Amino acid sequence: MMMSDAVPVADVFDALAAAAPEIRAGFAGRAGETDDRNATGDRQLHADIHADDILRARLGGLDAVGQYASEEAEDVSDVGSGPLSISVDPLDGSSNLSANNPTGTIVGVYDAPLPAAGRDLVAAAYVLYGPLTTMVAATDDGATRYAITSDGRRDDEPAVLPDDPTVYGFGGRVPDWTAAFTDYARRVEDELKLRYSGAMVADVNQVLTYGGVFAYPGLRDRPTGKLRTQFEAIPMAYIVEAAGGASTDGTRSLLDVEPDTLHERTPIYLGNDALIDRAERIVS
Ligand code: P6P
Repeated sequence: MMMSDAVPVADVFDALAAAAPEIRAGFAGRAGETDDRNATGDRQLHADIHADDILRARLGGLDAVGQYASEEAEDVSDVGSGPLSISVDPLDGSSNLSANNPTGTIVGVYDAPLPAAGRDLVAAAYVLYGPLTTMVAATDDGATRYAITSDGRRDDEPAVLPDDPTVYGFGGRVPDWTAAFTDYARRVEDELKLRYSGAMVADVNQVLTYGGVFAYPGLRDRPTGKLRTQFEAIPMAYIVEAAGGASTDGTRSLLDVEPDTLHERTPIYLGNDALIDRAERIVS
């Protein structure tokens, strides 16, 4: 279904920009664990729940939104009659809070019911809670980076992947990497500098800033890897491709993936197209 201009994606970006300072203000005192686990078995932090509550109210409450799904909740919520479906990783890398390292929010905007395919995305955005709070928002027309302050979005500039790669970040433990991924990693390590924080939003943002590749591959004992298709891989692939980069699950663009279930996982590679092409040649 083609996206009609009448449906205000900008309202989703504005609502996310307004939510970000409130989410960030709630970090203090919420780095601790609750007694609960999310649908993929991760222990939930108080900050995860706080962020999800804010986003469910602000994004799920938009007239244009019909469905809201969160990494922190088992099922999709019907929240209205609008044409858009929203996927949210409310606080990606929230375990970084205890080390005062960056964390982020990932939002996918689809014009189809969830679980939805990469090609159903009409927009996507991430918020990075670093020294500054920044947002990168993408539509089919490209990606834009904003500084986020208490009075909204400002200082917008195009987010364009540099042509020359500089950094890499690879997830998982080295002994758990497959032989093929280890071969790929060794070649990349000889060429680029390691930048890995343990929060996907921060690590992908470094790739978007400096050029390079981020990957969380399929592992020996977990062939689909760790990262979630609907909540992390597809929206971040949309943003990187909108910024001039490429993505793959090892064989195809992540935007060609059609998840069967809401919480399934996928291998993920994001970055400069030459590094993505090499991954598909070596790892697929
Ligand atoms: P590992 C955070 O828990 C996360 O979901 C992503 O943000 C991040 O890229 C990955 O997991 C880190 O996983 O196994 O390297 O700690």
